Amino acid sequence: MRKTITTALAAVLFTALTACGSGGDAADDGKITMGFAQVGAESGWRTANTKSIQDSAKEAGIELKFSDAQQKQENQIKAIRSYIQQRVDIIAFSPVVETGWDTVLQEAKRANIPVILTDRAIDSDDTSLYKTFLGSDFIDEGKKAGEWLAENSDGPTNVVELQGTTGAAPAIDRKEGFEEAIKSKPDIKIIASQTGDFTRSGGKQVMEAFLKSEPDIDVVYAHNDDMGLGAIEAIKAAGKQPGVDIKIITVDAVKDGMTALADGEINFIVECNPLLGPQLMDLTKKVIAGEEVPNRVVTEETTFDQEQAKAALPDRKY
Ligand code: GZL
Ligand code: ZN
Repeated sequence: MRKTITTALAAVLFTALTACGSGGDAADDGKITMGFAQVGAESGWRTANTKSIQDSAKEAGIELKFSDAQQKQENQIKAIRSYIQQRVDIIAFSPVVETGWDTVLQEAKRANIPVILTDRAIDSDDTSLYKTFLGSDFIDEGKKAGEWLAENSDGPTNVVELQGTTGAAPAIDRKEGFEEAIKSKPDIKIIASQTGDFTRSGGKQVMEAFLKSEPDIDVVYAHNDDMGLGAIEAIKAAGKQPGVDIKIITVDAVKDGMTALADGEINFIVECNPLLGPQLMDLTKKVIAGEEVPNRVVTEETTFDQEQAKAALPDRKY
């Protein structure tokens, strides 16, 4: 009798281990199940990014579990925990801020579920917590914005900065890159800088405050189009002409931003490509197949002035 119980126990233990060994039972039926924890729906960029992920999962035959965290880290952590419970085969997410992920990512690692970072990075020394990071080089984006201003300004130039979400990689890095690039022109000064949380309403509110407190604003540097579009509303309400009285530089190049650029209300946009879906699904298949993947995949993107926006608008996919 004792003998049969021990063998049965061993069998149960063995299946439990192999099941978690495969990272999820879904993989056994050949279909890959991905849990994706999205930041939110805060901007045009995010909407395009979500669409790219959902369309590409369908295209790739990958079953997608998707959550929107309304830009709250605790909601993203909850979503990742639920994907671990559901024993998905892989987890992907765009971390709303850079820090505070080690605990939940260690839980995913213990459950043998691989993780892919998309769009935004985390700053953890433990690079074993994720297989790869697919996203833009935000410092480079900030540099491109600053370089354009350095080339297109002469004499004293007062800049107000609309920062992205506090603690988010794009906000930290776009600020760093811009400051790096304008060092060459000491006449360019950032006279005020505050977060607008990547939203239109945030950009508008902060710009209204800047217009009240700063008598001489020459340029707005907004970390995304949506805050730049909010600033345009505030500038118009103050009786000034955006793009002329106050120049505007933004990042993303979503349709609404490109339209304002073509209309002369924005002066320069640095593209940040949201269409990460296809590459994410390719990387997913490689990770599940146990193939090596690079630990960093940088997305291709460019910049637009007003003429280039007019030419590019007709066939923009987002
Ligand atoms: C950048 C992305 C940023 C966009 C914003 O890759 O994380 O978040 O620039 C979005 O529009 O809100
Ligand atoms: Zn001035």
